[in-house]
Amino acid sequence: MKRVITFGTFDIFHVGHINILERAKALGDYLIVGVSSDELNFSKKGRKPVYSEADRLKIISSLKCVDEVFVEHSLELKGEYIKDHQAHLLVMGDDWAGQFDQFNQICDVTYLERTPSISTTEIIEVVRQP
Ligand code: C2G
Repeated sequence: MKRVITFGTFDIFHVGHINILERAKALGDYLIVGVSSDELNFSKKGRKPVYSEADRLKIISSLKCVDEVFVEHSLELKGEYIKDHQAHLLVMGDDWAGQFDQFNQICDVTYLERTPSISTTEIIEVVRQP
């Protein structure tokens, strides 16, 4: 059984998120998702996610294509997460292209094309407009 792992904040869940999760699952048999903690998102993006960690975990774990979820507390622990979950393949969107190549030593690494024209940041901007 091929185990696939991916990571993300998945805040204000949208079609780009489901597209990458479905494509990641199609590359194997079992999909494990590391959902960034509120603290990790704050350190990456300088703002708290709109949806809480608990709500984001609930949304991701309810998806048909997702088999297992856990909280990603630190980018530095990625290698440990991959080993602990015995993943054969790491999948990320191509906004992270090249950044996780070092994990090639412990699993395959693939970057998938992002879905164009949608992002959490753009949704926040649109909703904010008067
Ligand atoms: N994504 C996508 N298309 C979009 C938007 C996002 O394919 N239009 C993908 C991203 O490339 C990423 C995943 O959806 O692989 C989750 O996106 P984010 O929640 O923005 O993830 P991020 O905060 O970048 O966290 O350890 C890595 C991080 O946890 C990734």
